[in-house]
Amino acid sequence: MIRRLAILLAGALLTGCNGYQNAMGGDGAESANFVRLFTIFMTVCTVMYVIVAVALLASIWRRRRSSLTVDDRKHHQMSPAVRPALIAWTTIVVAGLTLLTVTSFFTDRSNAAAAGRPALHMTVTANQWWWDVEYNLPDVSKTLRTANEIHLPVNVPVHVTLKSNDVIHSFWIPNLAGKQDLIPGRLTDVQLLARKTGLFRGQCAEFCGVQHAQMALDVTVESKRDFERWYSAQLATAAPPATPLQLAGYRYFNTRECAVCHNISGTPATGQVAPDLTHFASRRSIAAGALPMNKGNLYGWVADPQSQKPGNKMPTIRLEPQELHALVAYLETLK
Ligand SMILES: [Cu+2]
Repeated sequence: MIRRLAILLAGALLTGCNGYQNAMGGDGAESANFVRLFTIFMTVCTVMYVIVAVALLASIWRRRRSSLTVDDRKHHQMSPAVRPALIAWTTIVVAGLTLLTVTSFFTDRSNAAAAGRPALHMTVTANQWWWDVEYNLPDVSKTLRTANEIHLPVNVPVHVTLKSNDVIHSFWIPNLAGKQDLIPGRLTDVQLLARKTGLFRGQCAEFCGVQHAQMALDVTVESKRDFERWYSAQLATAAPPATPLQLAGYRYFNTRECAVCHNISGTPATGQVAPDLTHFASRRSIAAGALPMNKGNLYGWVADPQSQKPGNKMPTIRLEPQELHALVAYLETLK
């Protein structure tokens, strides 16, 4: 039984703390502050708990050894050792609570200071069940729209304005910062300051419907130079189709249902209600983290999105095999 529990616990810890999505990772300024505060709270509370438990066990042990009767104990005088023990305990409690209050205050101040001067502004809009991401530069001609992924330059404070198009969601990248709700009709915001490069996973943290668990966000923290390279590549319009099969996919996409909802820059597809697909194939996953990006999943998703992620707003459209081949061939060019 104990062995089984140990295996279960080890499995849970390995899954929950594997670095990719880990609230104890401390990879962002705010997250590192939370980890420090959590460690202090755990230490103080553990010390208090141990002292109380030891005192309780000692008193039970003493009572068992006591030869006093109930009547005797009623008139029992306070032992000379009790008063210093009470004073010591009161001091420990006051010191512990003061330490927790002061560290909480300074953690809050430190998080507020980190939010001081953002160098990059973004807007993230939540939808059932995907993330619309927009980078807002002072030069509006360099506004960039993407979906279900965020790239961040390391050590650069980023201000993220949060919106929702339907229900309440919650924006949470555990490795970098705490949660923030996205509320329809209201603007909220969060500050991100990534301290380490790496790949992380964001997740909607507020139940928002049947596919809430499939509403993830791929987060790449990279050097400033890599970020700028990625940004300029993403600003480019989509590459034109190069083969007859890709051209057939391009034609299908732009003359049928797809272009009504999706945008692909540089093509007639200008839909705004579904993820922007201009550089779709450069992403790490499909359908907000529901499937890894690869040819097999792409076929499965385009052929029948409702069986892959039931309830999502992309309808299953009956495609002839040659149409499916052509669409996948074209989507794969959108690097
Ligand atoms: Cu959700």
